[in-house]
Amino acid sequence: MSISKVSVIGLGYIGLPTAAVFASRKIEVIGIDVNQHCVDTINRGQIHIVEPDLDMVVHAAVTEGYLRASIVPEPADAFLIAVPTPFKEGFKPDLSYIQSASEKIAPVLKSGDLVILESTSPVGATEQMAVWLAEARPDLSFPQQAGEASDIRIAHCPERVLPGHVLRELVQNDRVIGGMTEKCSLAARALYKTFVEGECVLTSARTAEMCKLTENSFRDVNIAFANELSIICDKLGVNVWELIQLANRHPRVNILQPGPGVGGHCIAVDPWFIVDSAPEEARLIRTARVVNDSKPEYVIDQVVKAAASLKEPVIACFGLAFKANIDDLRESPSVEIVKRLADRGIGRVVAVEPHIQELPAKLAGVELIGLEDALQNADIIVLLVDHEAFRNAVGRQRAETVVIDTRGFFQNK
Ligand code: SAJ
Repeated sequence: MSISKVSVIGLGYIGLPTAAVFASRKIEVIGIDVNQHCVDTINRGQIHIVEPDLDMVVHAAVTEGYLRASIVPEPADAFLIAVPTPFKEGFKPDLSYIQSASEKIAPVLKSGDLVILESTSPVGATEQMAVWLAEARPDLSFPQQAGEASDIRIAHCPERVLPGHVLRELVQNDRVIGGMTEKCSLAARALYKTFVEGECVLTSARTAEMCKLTENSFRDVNIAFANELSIICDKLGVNVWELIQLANRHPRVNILQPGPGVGGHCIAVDPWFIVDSAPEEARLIRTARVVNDSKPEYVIDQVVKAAASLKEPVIACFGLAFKANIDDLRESPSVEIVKRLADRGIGRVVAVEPHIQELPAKLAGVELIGLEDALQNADIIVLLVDHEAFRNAVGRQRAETVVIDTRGFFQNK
Protein backbone atom coordinates (compact mmCIF):
# COMPACT_ATOMS: atom_id res chain seq x y z
CA MET A 1 0.00 0.00 0.00
CA SER A 2 1.49 3.33 -0.94
CA ILE A 3 0.73 6.41 1.10
CA SER A 4 1.40 9.71 -0.54
CA LYS A 5 -1.09 11.84 1.34
CA VAL A 6 -2.04 11.74 5.02
CA SER A 7 -4.92 13.57 6.64
CA VAL A 8 -4.78 14.33 10.37
CA ILE A 9 -8.12 15.15 11.96
CA GLY A 10 -7.76 17.29 15.09
CA LEU A 11 -4.76 19.63 15.23
CA GLY A 12 -4.22 19.77 18.97
CA TYR A 13 -1.42 18.62 21.24
CA ILE A 14 -1.12 15.27 19.47
CA GLY A 15 -2.50 15.86 15.98
CA LEU A 16 -0.38 18.88 15.12
CA PRO A 17 3.00 17.41 16.13
CA THR A 18 2.08 14.17 14.35
CA ALA A 19 1.08 16.06 11.20
CA ALA A 20 4.29 18.07 11.35
CA VAL A 21 6.48 14.99 11.78
CA PHE A 22 4.87 13.25 8.78
CA ALA A 23 5.38 16.43 6.77
CA SER A 24 9.01 16.63 7.88
CA ARG A 25 9.43 13.22 6.19
CA LYS A 26 8.23 14.86 2.97
CA ILE A 27 4.78 13.29 3.01
CA GLU A 28 1.94 15.55 1.92
CA VAL A 29 -0.21 16.25 4.98
CA ILE A 30 -3.58 17.93 5.19
CA GLY A 31 -4.60 18.79 8.73
CA ILE A 32 -8.29 19.18 9.48
CA ASP A 33 -9.72 21.08 12.43
CA VAL A 34 -13.05 22.65 13.29
CA ASN A 35 -11.32 25.74 14.67
CA GLN A 36 -10.77 28.36 11.96
CA HIS A 37 -8.27 30.29 14.10
CA CYS A 38 -6.13 27.18 14.51
CA VAL A 39 -6.31 26.46 10.76
CA ASP A 40 -5.30 30.03 9.89
CA THR A 41 -2.47 30.04 12.41
CA ILE A 42 -0.99 26.81 11.03
CA ASN A 43 -1.32 28.00 7.43
CA ARG A 44 0.77 31.04 8.40
CA GLY A 45 3.44 28.59 9.59
CA GLN A 46 2.72 29.31 13.26
CA ILE A 47 1.33 27.26 16.12
CA HIS A 48 -1.52 27.75 18.60
CA ILE A 49 -0.23 25.39 21.31
CA VAL A 50 2.89 25.29 23.43
CA GLU A 51 5.38 22.50 22.80
CA PRO A 52 9.17 22.91 22.58
CA ASP A 53 10.51 23.13 18.99
CA LEU A 54 7.11 22.48 17.43
CA ASP A 55 6.99 26.02 16.02
CA MET A 56 10.14 25.38 13.98
CA VAL A 57 8.97 22.03 12.62
CA VAL A 58 5.53 23.39 11.66
CA HIS A 59 7.04 26.50 10.12
CA ALA A 60 9.39 24.44 7.97
CA ALA A 61 6.64 21.98 6.97
CA VAL A 62 4.26 24.75 5.90
CA THR A 63 6.93 26.79 4.12
CA GLU A 64 8.15 23.77 2.18
CA GLY A 65 4.55 23.02 1.18
CA TYR A 66 4.17 19.61 2.86
CA LEU A 67 1.67 20.72 5.52
CA ARG A 68 -1.59 22.55 5.01
CA ALA A 69 -4.60 22.98 7.30
CA SER A 70 -8.26 23.24 6.43
CA ILE A 71 -11.68 22.95 8.01
CA VAL A 72 -12.92 20.98 4.99
CA PRO A 73 -11.87 17.31 4.72
CA GLU A 74 -10.42 16.14 1.43
CA PRO A 75 -9.38 12.76 0.00
CA ALA A 76 -6.18 11.19 1.33
CA ASP A 77 -4.66 7.70 1.56
CA ALA A 78 -4.57 7.56 5.35
CA PHE A 79 -6.64 9.38 7.98
CA LEU A 80 -5.45 9.79 11.56
CA ILE A 81 -8.06 10.86 14.06
CA ALA A 82 -6.59 12.71 17.04
CA VAL A 83 -9.59 14.43 18.60
CA PRO A 84 -10.37 14.79 22.31
CA THR A 85 -12.12 12.02 24.25
CA PRO A 86 -13.19 13.72 27.46
CA PHE A 87 -15.69 12.29 29.90
CA LYS A 88 -19.18 13.57 30.45
CA GLU A 89 -21.62 13.40 33.42
CA GLY A 90 -20.87 10.45 35.67
CA PHE A 91 -17.35 9.97 34.25
CA LYS A 92 -18.76 8.36 31.09
CA PRO A 93 -16.54 8.57 27.99
CA ASP A 94 -17.69 11.14 25.47
CA LEU A 95 -17.08 9.77 21.96
CA SER A 96 -18.94 12.58 20.20
CA TYR A 97 -15.73 14.09 18.77
CA ILE A 98 -14.78 10.72 17.26
CA GLN A 99 -18.28 10.38 15.85
CA SER A 100 -18.22 13.79 14.23
CA ALA A 101 -14.70 13.22 12.86
CA SER A 102 -15.92 9.92 11.35
CA GLU A 103 -18.90 11.62 9.79
CA LYS A 104 -16.62 14.29 8.37
CA ILE A 105 -14.14 11.99 6.66
CA ALA A 106 -16.66 9.35 5.52
CA PRO A 107 -17.69 11.22 2.34
CA VAL A 108 -14.07 11.46 1.09
CA LEU A 109 -13.05 7.84 1.82
CA LYS A 110 -12.14 5.62 -1.13
CA SER A 111 -11.32 1.94 -1.44
CA GLY A 112 -7.84 1.15 -0.11
CA ASP A 113 -7.79 3.93 2.51
CA LEU A 114 -6.53 3.46 6.05
CA VAL A 115 -8.29 5.06 9.03
CA ILE A 116 -6.43 5.19 12.33
CA LEU A 117 -7.89 6.24 15.66
CA GLU A 118 -5.16 7.80 17.80
CA SER A 119 -7.34 9.37 20.48
CA THR A 120 -7.21 7.62 23.84
CA SER A 121 -10.42 5.60 23.81
CA PRO A 122 -12.44 3.13 25.83
CA VAL A 123 -12.29 -0.49 24.71
CA GLY A 124 -14.61 -0.92 21.72
CA ALA A 125 -14.34 2.66 20.43
CA THR A 126 -12.44 1.67 17.27
CA GLU A 127 -15.12 -0.88 16.39
CA GLN A 128 -17.74 1.79 17.08
CA MET A 129 -15.90 4.19 14.76
CA ALA A 130 -15.92 1.50 12.06
CA VAL A 131 -19.69 1.19 12.49
CA TRP A 132 -20.17 4.96 12.10
CA LEU A 133 -18.02 4.94 8.96
CA ALA A 134 -19.88 1.96 7.51
CA GLU A 135 -23.24 3.60 8.17
CA ALA A 136 -22.13 6.69 6.29
CA ARG A 137 -20.59 4.71 3.39
CA PRO A 138 -22.71 1.64 2.53
CA ASP A 139 -20.93 1.50 -0.84
CA LEU A 140 -17.59 0.58 0.83
CA SER A 141 -16.79 -2.51 2.90
CA PHE A 142 -15.22 -2.35 6.37
CA PRO A 143 -13.30 -4.95 8.44
CA GLN A 144 -16.31 -5.82 10.64
CA GLN A 145 -18.16 -6.81 7.44
CA ALA A 146 -15.52 -8.13 5.07
CA GLY A 147 -12.54 -9.03 7.30
CA GLU A 148 -9.23 -9.04 5.42
CA ALA A 149 -11.03 -8.32 2.13
CA SER A 150 -12.39 -4.96 3.32
CA ASP A 151 -12.06 -1.84 1.19
CA ILE A 152 -11.12 0.25 4.21
CA ARG A 153 -8.48 -0.70 6.78
CA ILE A 154 -8.98 0.40 10.38
CA ALA A 155 -6.63 0.45 13.37
CA HIS A 156 -6.16 1.96 16.80
CA CYS A 157 -2.68 3.33 17.49
CA PRO A 158 -2.74 5.25 20.74
CA GLU A 159 -0.36 8.15 21.23
CA ARG A 160 1.82 7.90 24.35
CA VAL A 161 3.98 11.01 24.16
CA LEU A 162 4.85 13.13 27.16
CA PRO A 163 3.91 16.82 26.94
CA GLY A 164 7.11 18.84 26.77
CA HIS A 165 8.94 16.02 24.95
CA VAL A 166 6.41 15.29 22.22
CA LEU A 167 8.65 15.60 19.16
CA ARG A 168 11.31 13.31 20.57
CA GLU A 169 8.90 10.75 21.99
CA LEU A 170 6.82 10.63 18.79
CA VAL A 171 9.87 9.36 16.97
CA GLN A 172 11.57 7.29 19.66
CA ASN A 173 8.76 5.61 21.62
CA ASP A 174 7.60 2.12 20.75
CA ARG A 175 4.16 2.15 19.22
CA VAL A 176 1.26 -0.23 19.84
CA ILE A 177 -0.60 -0.91 16.59
CA GLY A 178 -4.03 -2.49 16.96
CA GLY A 179 -5.60 -3.32 13.63
CA MET A 180 -9.13 -4.68 13.26
CA THR A 181 -7.48 -7.34 11.07
CA GLU A 182 -3.86 -8.25 10.43
CA LYS A 183 -3.82 -6.40 7.12
CA CYS A 184 -5.09 -3.32 8.96
CA SER A 185 -2.21 -3.63 11.46
CA LEU A 186 0.37 -4.08 8.71
CA ALA A 187 -0.90 -1.05 6.81
CA ALA A 188 -0.80 1.08 9.95
CA ARG A 189 2.69 -0.15 10.80
CA ALA A 190 3.94 0.75 7.32
CA LEU A 191 2.59 4.26 7.81
CA TYR A 192 4.15 4.82 11.23
CA LYS A 193 7.45 3.36 10.12
CA THR A 194 7.91 6.46 7.94
CA PHE A 195 9.01 8.27 11.11
CA VAL A 196 8.87 5.99 14.19
CA GLU A 197 12.30 4.72 15.24
CA GLY A 198 10.88 2.70 18.14
CA GLU A 199 9.37 -0.72 17.61
CA CYS A 200 5.84 -0.90 16.16
CA VAL A 201 4.24 -3.86 17.91
CA LEU A 202 1.11 -5.41 16.42
CA THR A 203 -1.97 -6.42 18.38
CA SER A 204 -5.76 -6.17 18.19
CA ALA A 205 -7.66 -2.88 18.32
CA ARG A 206 -9.24 -3.73 21.67
CA THR A 207 -5.90 -4.65 23.26
CA ALA A 208 -4.35 -1.44 21.93
CA GLU A 209 -7.19 0.57 23.46
CA MET A 210 -6.80 -1.18 26.80
CA CYS A 211 -3.02 -0.85 26.65
CA LYS A 212 -3.15 2.93 26.56
CA LEU A 213 -5.71 3.06 29.38
CA THR A 214 -3.60 0.62 31.38
CA GLU A 215 -0.44 2.72 31.06
CA ASN A 216 -2.10 5.83 32.43
CA SER A 217 -4.04 3.94 35.10
CA PHE A 218 -0.83 2.27 36.25
CA ARG A 219 0.69 5.69 36.74
CA ASP A 220 -2.43 7.04 38.45
CA VAL A 221 -2.56 4.12 40.90
CA ASN A 222 1.11 4.54 41.70
CA ILE A 223 0.77 8.29 42.25
CA ALA A 224 -2.26 7.60 44.47
CA PHE A 225 -0.09 5.26 46.54
CA ALA A 226 2.45 8.06 46.99
CA ASN A 227 -0.26 10.60 47.78
CA GLU A 228 -1.88 8.32 50.34
CA LEU A 229 1.51 7.66 51.92
CA SER A 230 2.11 11.39 52.26
CA ILE A 231 -1.12 11.80 54.23
CA ILE A 232 -0.37 8.79 56.43
CA CYS A 233 3.14 10.12 57.06
CA ASP A 234 1.81 13.55 58.06
CA LYS A 235 -0.33 11.82 60.65
CA LEU A 236 2.53 9.69 61.94
CA GLY A 237 5.14 12.46 61.94
CA VAL A 238 7.30 10.75 59.31
CA ASN A 239 8.99 12.66 56.49
CA VAL A 240 7.46 11.04 53.41
CA TRP A 241 10.24 12.21 51.08
CA GLU A 242 12.92 10.62 53.18
CA LEU A 243 10.74 7.53 53.55
CA ILE A 244 10.26 7.11 49.79
CA GLN A 245 13.92 7.66 49.12
CA LEU A 246 14.81 4.95 51.62
CA ALA A 247 12.15 2.50 50.45
CA ASN A 248 13.24 2.99 46.84
CA ARG A 249 16.67 1.65 47.73
CA HIS A 250 14.98 -1.76 47.74
CA PRO A 251 15.74 -3.33 44.35
CA ARG A 252 12.07 -4.05 43.59
CA VAL A 253 10.43 -0.91 45.03
CA ASN A 254 9.96 2.25 42.99
CA ILE A 255 7.46 4.62 44.58
CA LEU A 256 6.46 7.74 42.66
CA GLN A 257 6.28 11.22 44.16
CA PRO A 258 3.40 12.70 46.14
CA GLY A 259 2.04 16.04 44.95
CA PRO A 260 -0.95 18.35 45.25
CA GLY A 261 -3.08 16.10 43.02
CA VAL A 262 -2.96 14.71 39.50
CA GLY A 263 -3.45 17.08 36.60
CA GLY A 264 -3.19 17.03 32.83
CA HIS A 265 -5.59 15.75 30.26
CA CYS A 266 -4.87 12.05 30.41
CA ILE A 267 -3.97 10.48 33.72
CA ALA A 268 -6.91 12.04 35.55
CA VAL A 269 -9.32 11.00 32.78
CA ASP A 270 -8.31 7.67 31.24
CA PRO A 271 -8.74 5.46 34.33
CA TRP A 272 -12.42 6.43 34.35
CA PHE A 273 -12.79 4.73 30.95
CA ILE A 274 -11.77 1.44 32.57
CA VAL A 275 -14.05 2.08 35.53
CA ASP A 276 -16.94 2.82 33.17
CA SER A 277 -16.35 -0.43 31.24
CA ALA A 278 -16.02 -2.61 34.36
CA PRO A 279 -17.54 -0.70 37.29
CA GLU A 280 -17.78 -3.70 39.63
CA GLU A 281 -14.31 -4.97 38.93
CA ALA A 282 -12.25 -1.78 38.72
CA ARG A 283 -12.14 -1.15 42.47
CA LEU A 284 -8.49 -0.22 42.88
CA ILE A 285 -8.45 1.94 39.77
CA ARG A 286 -11.52 3.87 40.94
CA THR A 287 -10.13 4.33 44.44
CA ALA A 288 -6.87 5.68 43.04
CA ARG A 289 -8.83 8.35 41.18
CA VAL A 290 -10.70 9.28 44.33
CA VAL A 291 -7.48 9.44 46.38
CA ASN A 292 -5.74 11.66 43.82
CA ASP A 293 -8.77 13.90 43.37
CA SER A 294 -9.00 14.45 47.12
CA LYS A 295 -5.41 15.67 47.46
CA PRO A 296 -6.10 19.32 46.54
CA GLU A 297 -8.60 19.65 49.40
CA TYR A 298 -6.05 18.13 51.78
CA VAL A 299 -3.51 20.79 50.74
CA ILE A 300 -6.11 23.52 51.18
CA ASP A 301 -6.83 22.28 54.71
CA GLN A 302 -3.13 22.46 55.52
CA VAL A 303 -3.00 26.08 54.35
CA VAL A 304 -6.18 27.01 56.21
CA LYS A 305 -4.72 25.57 59.42
CA ALA A 306 -1.46 27.47 58.96
CA ALA A 307 -3.32 30.70 58.19
CA ALA A 308 -5.56 30.43 61.24
CA SER A 309 -2.94 31.77 63.63
CA LEU A 310 -1.86 34.63 61.34
CA LYS A 311 -3.54 37.97 60.68
CA GLU A 312 -4.17 38.69 56.97
CA PRO A 313 -1.30 36.43 55.89
CA VAL A 314 0.29 36.71 52.45
CA ILE A 315 -0.12 33.22 50.97
CA ALA A 316 2.30 32.75 48.07
CA CYS A 317 1.51 29.78 45.85
CA PHE A 318 4.55 28.61 43.90
CA GLY A 319 3.59 27.13 40.53
CA LEU A 320 0.33 26.87 38.63
CA ALA A 321 1.17 24.50 35.77
CA PHE A 322 -0.07 20.91 35.95
CA LYS A 323 3.51 19.70 36.31
CA ALA A 324 7.10 20.90 36.42
CA ASN A 325 8.79 23.06 33.79
CA ILE A 326 5.82 23.54 31.46
CA ASP A 327 3.40 26.43 31.06
CA ASP A 328 0.27 24.31 30.63
CA LEU A 329 -2.31 25.33 33.25
CA ARG A 330 -5.16 23.21 31.92
CA GLU A 331 -6.60 20.66 34.35
CA SER A 332 -4.02 21.76 36.89
CA PRO A 333 -4.69 20.90 40.55
CA SER A 334 -2.55 23.92 41.47
CA VAL A 335 -4.88 26.35 39.72
CA GLU A 336 -7.78 24.72 41.54
CA ILE A 337 -6.03 25.02 44.90
CA VAL A 338 -5.14 28.68 44.34
CA LYS A 339 -8.67 29.49 43.25
CA ARG A 340 -10.26 27.76 46.23
CA LEU A 341 -7.79 29.42 48.62
CA ALA A 342 -8.65 32.84 47.19
CA ASP A 343 -12.37 32.06 47.51
CA ARG A 344 -11.91 31.21 51.20
CA GLY A 345 -10.75 34.77 51.98
CA ILE A 346 -8.19 33.61 54.56
CA GLY A 347 -5.50 36.03 53.45
CA ARG A 348 -3.92 37.68 50.43
CA VAL A 349 -3.33 34.95 47.87
CA VAL A 350 -0.55 35.59 45.36
CA ALA A 351 0.86 33.25 42.72
CA VAL A 352 4.40 32.83 41.37
CA GLU A 353 4.50 31.18 37.97
CA PRO A 354 7.59 32.07 35.93
CA HIS A 355 6.22 30.31 32.82
CA ILE A 356 3.28 32.67 32.23
CA GLN A 357 2.76 36.39 31.73
CA GLU A 358 -0.79 36.67 33.02
CA LEU A 359 -3.18 34.70 35.15
CA PRO A 360 -6.15 32.83 33.72
CA ALA A 361 -9.54 34.52 34.12
CA LYS A 362 -10.67 32.05 36.77
CA LEU A 363 -7.96 33.42 39.08
CA ALA A 364 -9.37 36.95 39.14
CA GLY A 365 -8.53 38.36 42.57
CA VAL A 366 -5.17 36.58 42.73
CA GLU A 367 -2.02 38.55 41.97
CA LEU A 368 0.85 37.20 39.84
CA ILE A 369 4.11 38.27 41.47
CA GLY A 370 7.82 37.60 41.05
CA LEU A 371 9.82 35.05 43.01
CA GLU A 372 11.87 37.60 44.99
CA ASP A 373 8.78 39.57 45.94
CA ALA A 374 7.17 36.36 47.20
CA LEU A 375 10.24 35.31 49.18
CA GLN A 376 10.37 38.69 50.92
CA ASN A 377 6.68 39.04 51.69
CA ALA A 378 5.13 35.59 52.07
CA ASP A 379 3.87 34.51 55.46
CA ILE A 380 3.00 31.14 53.97
CA ILE A 381 4.64 29.56 50.92
CA VAL A 382 2.68 26.75 49.27
CA LEU A 383 4.98 24.93 46.87
CA LEU A 384 2.67 23.37 44.29
CA VAL A 385 4.91 22.74 41.26
CA ASP A 386 8.56 21.67 41.34
CA HIS A 387 9.70 24.02 38.58
CA GLU A 388 13.49 24.22 38.21
CA ALA A 389 13.06 28.00 38.34
CA PHE A 390 12.22 27.66 42.05
CA ARG A 391 15.37 25.73 42.85
CA ASN A 392 17.30 28.76 44.08
CA ALA A 393 14.43 29.85 46.30
CA VAL A 394 14.99 26.96 48.69
CA GLY A 395 16.23 28.24 52.05
CA ARG A 396 15.90 31.91 51.07
CA GLN A 397 12.44 32.40 52.58
CA ARG A 398 12.15 34.47 55.78
CA ALA A 399 12.75 32.43 58.97
CA GLU A 400 9.17 32.93 60.14
CA THR A 401 7.59 31.92 56.79
CA VAL A 402 5.60 28.71 56.99
CA VAL A 403 6.40 26.40 54.06
CA ILE A 404 3.81 23.89 52.89
CA ASP A 405 5.73 21.82 50.43
CA THR A 406 3.51 19.49 48.42
CA ARG A 407 6.39 18.20 46.27
CA GLY A 408 9.21 17.72 48.76
CA PHE A 409 11.09 20.52 47.04
CA PHE A 410 12.23 22.38 50.15
CA GLN A 411 13.31 19.14 51.81
CA ASN A 412 16.73 17.67 51.93
CA LYS A 413 16.01 15.17 49.21
N1 SAJ B 1 2.60 13.35 39.11
C1 SAJ B 1 2.77 13.22 40.49
N2 SAJ B 1 3.75 12.40 40.94
C2 SAJ B 1 4.56 11.70 40.11
C3 SAJ B 1 4.39 11.82 38.71
C4 SAJ B 1 3.39 12.66 38.24
O1 SAJ B 1 2.04 13.84 41.29
O2 SAJ B 1 5.44 10.98 40.61
C5 SAJ B 1 1.53 14.24 38.59
C6 SAJ B 1 2.08 15.40 37.76
O3 SAJ B 1 2.47 16.46 38.59
C7 SAJ B 1 0.89 15.73 36.90
C8 SAJ B 1 0.25 14.38 36.67
O4 SAJ B 1 0.76 13.51 37.66
O5 SAJ B 1 -0.03 16.57 37.58
C9 SAJ B 1 0.49 13.79 35.29
O6 SAJ B 1 1.84 13.99 34.90
P1 SAJ B 1 2.69 12.87 34.16
O7 SAJ B 1 4.05 13.42 33.91
O8 SAJ B 1 2.63 11.61 34.94
O9 SAJ B 1 1.90 12.55 32.82
P2 SAJ B 1 1.28 13.43 31.59
O10 SAJ B 1 -0.16 13.63 31.87
O11 SAJ B 1 2.09 14.60 31.27
O12 SAJ B 1 1.46 12.36 30.39
C10 SAJ B 1 0.95 11.04 30.55
C11 SAJ B 1 2.06 10.04 30.14
N3 SAJ B 1 1.68 8.70 30.56
C12 SAJ B 1 2.48 7.91 31.28
O13 SAJ B 1 3.56 8.27 31.70
C13 SAJ B 1 1.99 6.52 31.57
C14 SAJ B 1 2.32 10.13 28.64
O14 SAJ B 1 3.25 9.13 28.24
C15 SAJ B 1 1.00 9.93 27.89
O15 SAJ B 1 1.19 10.02 26.47
C16 SAJ B 1 0.06 11.03 28.31
O16 SAJ B 1 -0.19 10.89 29.72
C17 SAJ B 1 -1.22 10.90 27.50
O17 SAJ B 1 -1.41 11.70 26.56
O18 SAJ B 1 -1.99 9.98 27.75
